[in-house]
Amino acid sequence: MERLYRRKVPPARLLTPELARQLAEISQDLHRQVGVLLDRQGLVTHVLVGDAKGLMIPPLPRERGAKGRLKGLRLIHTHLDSSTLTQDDLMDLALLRLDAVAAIAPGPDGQAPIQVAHLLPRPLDGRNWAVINAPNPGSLNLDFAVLVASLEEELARLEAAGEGRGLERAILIGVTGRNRDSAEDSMAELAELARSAGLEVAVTIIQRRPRFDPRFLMGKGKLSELVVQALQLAADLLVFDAELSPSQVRSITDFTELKVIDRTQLILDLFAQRARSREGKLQVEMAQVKYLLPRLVGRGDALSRLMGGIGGRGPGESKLEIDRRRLRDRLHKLNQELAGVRDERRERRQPRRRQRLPILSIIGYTNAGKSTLFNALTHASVLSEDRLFATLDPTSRRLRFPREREVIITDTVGFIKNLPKNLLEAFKATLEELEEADLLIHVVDLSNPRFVEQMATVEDILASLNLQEKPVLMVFNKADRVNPNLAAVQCRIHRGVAISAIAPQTLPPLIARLEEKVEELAIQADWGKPEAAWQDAVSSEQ
Ligand SMILES: Nc1nc2c(ncn2[C@@H]2O[C@H](COP(=O)(O)OP(=O)(O)OP(=O)(O)O)[C@@H](O)[C@H]2O)c(=O)[nH]1
Ligand SMILES: [Mg+2]
Repeated sequence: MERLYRRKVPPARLLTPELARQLAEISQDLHRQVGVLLDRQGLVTHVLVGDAKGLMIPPLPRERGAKGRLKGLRLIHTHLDSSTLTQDDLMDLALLRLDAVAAIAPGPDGQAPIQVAHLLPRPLDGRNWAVINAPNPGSLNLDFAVLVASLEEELARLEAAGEGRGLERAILIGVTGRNRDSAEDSMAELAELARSAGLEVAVTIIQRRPRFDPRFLMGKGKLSELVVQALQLAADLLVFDAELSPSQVRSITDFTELKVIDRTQLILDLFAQRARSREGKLQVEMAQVKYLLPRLVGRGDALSRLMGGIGGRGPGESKLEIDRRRLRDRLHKLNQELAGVRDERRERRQPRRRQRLPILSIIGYTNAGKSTLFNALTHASVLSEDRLFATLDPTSRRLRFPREREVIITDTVGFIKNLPKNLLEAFKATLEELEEADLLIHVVDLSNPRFVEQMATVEDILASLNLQEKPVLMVFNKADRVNPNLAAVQCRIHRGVAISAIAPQTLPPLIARLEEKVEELAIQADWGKPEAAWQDAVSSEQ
């Protein structure tokens, strides 16, 4: 067997008849499967001995480049019964991205039929691999060097097409036990999150499973299919629409050799990209550190894989630290700094409170149009974008109603379903400002097919912040994009107002309602009429 290591195969050949014969002899002697891994130079890198039914491949070195193209290794092994490649063989081919896998079944008559499979750069008739059969290794008509070169070339071309766009490409995966519709809705939102985070969505996959696999969430077979798909689509990472446990991230990363992130991490990343104020940055980093800490056990592999691009970004340009002890120190410092910033903010808020100016806070699901409305009402220019979480930092402005009543109006961070717990906690302080609000303006994106669910989510989050008792005015936005009947019905049910925040001429009814509401509240709260004393009390609020 030692001598197998000395075998050399010319680069153009998959294997030589001598090598095949030698493998066959040993295999028949031992009554076990025997195999070799060959590199592109035709040198034997591993000799493997299995049992009668199978063969284990040891962990192989990670691919040379950053991206997963083919491994540069092929597996030639024996089968005791038939040369037909098994499901396990094909899974190895896919998972390890082998150049090829071949099975030889030596028979008593000296014949040794062989079957070879290699991956395909594009699926053909629903298959991700091609199979070649020959009655014996000698009659295999194949220029292996040319085959591998053309596969690599095609894969490189696909990859370059992806890189041309300059975005990381992701496969989005939903594993669900629920019905398809709700899974699809959830995936649509995940796709929006991904897009907002600057990812390109290569494909979205929903797998239904009555029970989740504790290690991999989904079945191994499905995962290996994913690896091939990632190869074909030149995708860099898998994004799961779930919160993965630290050990699941590790198992899936090890198994697929792909970067793996979950929904929470995607949201954290998005927040990290968006944070502008010092407090916002501190809050986001705090949430990220808390997310990372429990994931820093064992091999750093899964994590080091994460550290490039999406998932590894701190707020601003900084990269996240992955040393456990240093992270703990960082957490401690973040806590202190945050406390300081919050004290300052509380002080800044004091004058406003003394003035007893009514505070109106715009809240709602992310991307509902809160900032657009805020801008339209105040002629301010808060960044508004067709992206999720465009706004992270609360902004306040004065607004004068036609009847001279002045109020403070604030724009806030958007809500989202299953807001990661760490983030909710980190942003609690910001959201606590909502406690001071006298009226919540709940903006709903009527044009979103999921608006009913989004309204419910917002209400749940309000309840979790103990704000369910606050007076709320429902504002149905983006009316320009929906049937007027829908807007009318919703307004009637919720006693709301329909607007189109991008069209200022639709705002007067809203302003009138707001003014009415504020006057009602003013009577209850006995604010009195505004005076000149507070003139610049809030003008510097940011
Ligand atoms: N058609 C239409 N688009 C609107 C309307 N209002 C807002 N938009 C668009 O919706 C997108 C989101 O608006 P934003 O104001 O950024 O939404 P937001 O609620 O502040 O979002 P986050 O800060 O990300 O939570 C932008 O592209 C707006 O131009 C509207 O009345 N009609
Ligand atoms: Mg906004």
